[in-house]
Amino acid sequence: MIEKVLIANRGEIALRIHRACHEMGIKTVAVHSTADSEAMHVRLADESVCIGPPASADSYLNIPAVISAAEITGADAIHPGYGFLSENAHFADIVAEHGLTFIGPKADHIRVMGDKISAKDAVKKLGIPVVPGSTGEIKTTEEAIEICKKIGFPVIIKASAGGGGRGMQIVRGEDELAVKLQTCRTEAKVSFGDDAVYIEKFLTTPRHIEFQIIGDSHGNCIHLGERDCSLQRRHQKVLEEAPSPVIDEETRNRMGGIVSNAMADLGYCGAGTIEFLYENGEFYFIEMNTRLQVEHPVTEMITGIDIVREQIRVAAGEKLSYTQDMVRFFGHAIECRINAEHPFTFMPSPGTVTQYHAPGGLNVRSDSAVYTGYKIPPHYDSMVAKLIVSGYTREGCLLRLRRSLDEYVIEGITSNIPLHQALMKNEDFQSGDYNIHWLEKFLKDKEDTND
Ligand code: MV4
Repeated sequence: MIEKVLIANRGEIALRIHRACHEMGIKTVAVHSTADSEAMHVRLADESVCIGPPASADSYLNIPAVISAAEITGADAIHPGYGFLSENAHFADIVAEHGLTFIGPKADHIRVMGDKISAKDAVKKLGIPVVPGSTGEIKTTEEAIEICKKIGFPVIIKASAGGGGRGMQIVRGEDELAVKLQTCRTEAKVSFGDDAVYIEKFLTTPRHIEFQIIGDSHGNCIHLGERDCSLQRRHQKVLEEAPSPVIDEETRNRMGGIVSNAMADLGYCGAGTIEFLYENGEFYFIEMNTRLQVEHPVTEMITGIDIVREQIRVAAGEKLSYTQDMVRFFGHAIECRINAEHPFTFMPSPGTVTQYHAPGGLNVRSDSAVYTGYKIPPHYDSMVAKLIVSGYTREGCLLRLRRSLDEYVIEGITSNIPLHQALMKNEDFQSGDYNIHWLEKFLKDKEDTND
């Protein structure tokens, strides 16, 4: 039985977890840095503990401080949210060693998926299609040449300890291979302390499509369909939607079946996301995230399933509340990430929010920890709210989203709401005709035409 959860996070996700806990009759403990004393997640929680100075490394990433806060308050579980300690296998081990429940998968599963070479190897064995490329680490130019002869150029060299777009080199011909292999290995060693790299065929115009899964400790695993996360800039997602405009029901059921069966075979317990590149009707696994994701609400909106509640249930050893045949997909949902930054230069804009009013109405959800008078600290991520809207159809969802963006009041700081409003007016976006490079081209064209 979980009676008190320590939430090792801040901002909107800390509120999201608090809400799930309170609906389940579970008490919450907030932890915070000195920069977050006035934060909403601290006000809302049943108890709070200051765990250090503003820098994340000294507070939200400070494992001894987080564990001490759990011990002092008598929490019996820790939810890490996303970012910070959420995919730190060492932390998951330490939580367990202190007799606490980690609300997330087993440390060994976090470890396997954290290393991209071992993740690819593991999921391939479980029957998930992967991008053609090397099996295991590539050390020498000779090994690299041999792989490239098989798969053809262009290829991409990736750091095994990387992920999320860090530590990659695109190679367009054999003449560049030796140098880029060396560069990638050196950068991987410097950035991640691990020089292991691997090679894949470079897909030129894919979409980023990810499947949400959740498993329990009784051998069950279900999928909640896909999300299309192709609209991103510099590997930062800007807008996500579910379902993907290009995936039909038959494909969803087939791929969802493959991923949920694979994760059941692995004995995966907790929420997880399997990321794919999708090009010319084919799926290619790239990475798995072993945490709750920022964009989980679009899946909640089309399934009606509370993903955080299920995370807590399965961490406590209970069965999933749903079997696969109880999962129904209804309508369409889109999430806009609202950031405190200039909409087109992306310059951060921390400061005091002098007026805040979130939109409302049917099928409009705003997840945010901002309130009128709140001072956005400069030490953390610039995302300050998520606007999630659903509709019976994608078209209906877009009309509602446009209205909700117009209704949003955030004064005192600069937000990227005008970027979302510009997107809403675009024909390619309206028709769902975009890939992972589309947004950067849209921004560049906008800059070139100066409008
Ligand atoms: C790729 C790729 C093309 N081909 N792998 C970037 C983030 C990391 N998760 C994997 N990434 C990519 N891997 C192969 N074999 C293109 C990307 C990529 C990308 C992927 C998803 C979303 C946005 C992206 C933007 C640029 C490159």
